[in-house]
Amino acid sequence: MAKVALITGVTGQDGSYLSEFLLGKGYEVHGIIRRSSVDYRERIAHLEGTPHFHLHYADMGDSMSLVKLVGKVQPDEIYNLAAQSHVQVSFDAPEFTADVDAVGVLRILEAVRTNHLEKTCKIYQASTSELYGKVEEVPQSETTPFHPYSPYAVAKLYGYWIIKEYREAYDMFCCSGILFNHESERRGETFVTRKITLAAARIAQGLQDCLYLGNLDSLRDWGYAKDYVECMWLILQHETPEDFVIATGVQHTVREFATLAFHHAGIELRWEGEGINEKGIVEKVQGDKVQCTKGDVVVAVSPDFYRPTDVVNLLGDPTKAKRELGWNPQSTSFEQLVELMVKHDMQKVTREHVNLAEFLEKGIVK
Ligand code: NAP
Ligand code: F7E
Repeated sequence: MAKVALITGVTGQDGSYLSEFLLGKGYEVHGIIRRSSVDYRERIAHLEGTPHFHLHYADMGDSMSLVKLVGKVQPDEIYNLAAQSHVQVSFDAPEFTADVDAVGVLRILEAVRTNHLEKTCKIYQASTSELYGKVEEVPQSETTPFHPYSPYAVAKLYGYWIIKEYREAYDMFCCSGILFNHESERRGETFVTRKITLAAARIAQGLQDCLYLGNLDSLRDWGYAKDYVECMWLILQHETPEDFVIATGVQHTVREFATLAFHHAGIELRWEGEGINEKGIVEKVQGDKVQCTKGDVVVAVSPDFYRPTDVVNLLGDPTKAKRELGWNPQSTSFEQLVELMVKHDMQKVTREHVNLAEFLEKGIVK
């Protein structure tokens, strides 16, 4: 019998990669989707209609829908990835973030208990390096104290502790993966890495003048999302239910990410000024197709992207995951990650540009 997995957040970056991964392992995969006025499911469109992939309407804010769905699907494993996952947005919508990211975890746990599946159904909780927040040590490991520093992180801290509580109180196999930032070609377009790779592509192709960013000094431990979903599965295959830090053990600033991304788009940057006055200026371009010239200001700082409190020094220690899960944190390097994201976005921007030109020519859009 094929194992049955239920994924919340299936339409997200991680949900889409995890679906592919589990289908590849022979699982029957069920995903939760929610109603929206536009059916925008780009990341999983290629899986829809395939025999072992099933979608169901439910919502993390709707206990009854979760209880009914867990009862219907009878999952062997639940991957709880659904969240309002944008840290800056959590300052604007803190109550919604708490409802989905904190109480939502409790709703999943209770849905499993209500259906009497607590002895058979394993649960993975998408926890985060944001728990370390205003960091108390560098690098951060499973034993580093938490100091959450945003409404998002505080909500996720509840998720972390309620998972631990149900593990101890009811002997449930439920675990948190404390994942550091992981990115990809499917990353949401308002997270800093994707915002940079898309802008670098548009600027190189003459479709955008300048990229506005916030804190350029912020340090992150960035990995590749495709590598990280394997760990979610490995955590649930481990003999005992435990929490794991998943990270590469290498950190870079936002400025370093931008420098490398522009390099792959054919633009060499130099940086001038400090703080709000810092600018990324074109020093050199590679090839005659790049649509900007030496001296153009292509990156500037805007206070709109500063956060009331910002997490500035994340570096994970993946020793436990390496030792106990046999996971390789370095299978995709930072350099490879930036290159693959820019390559993808250069093609995406070209395609969009060509389509628009064709539509204009045919009078489909004016
Ligand atoms: P993402 O791309 O933002 O995806 C979030 C998913 O949650 C989407 O499928 C979204 O559905 C769904 N969702 C949001 N609110 C919901 C609700 N009320 N009911 C049902 N579904 C809802 O996030 P991601 O990058 O894949 O991250 C996956 C999980 O890992 C999240 O919990 C995130 O907080 C956590 N995490 C991410 C990282 C990272 O670096 N990516 C690191 C650590 C932890 P819609 O498509 O309908 O919006
Ligand atoms: O910011 C700085 C910003 O929004 C990274 C989520 O997946 O990872 C993600 O959260 C850093 C921050 O990701 C801009 O201030 C500068 O210091 O890409 P981000 P995040 O906040 O680290 C964790 C692990 C999660 O769990 C979350 O779900 O970059 N930054 N300028 C900027 N950030 C954004 N978004 N936009 C800027 O213009």
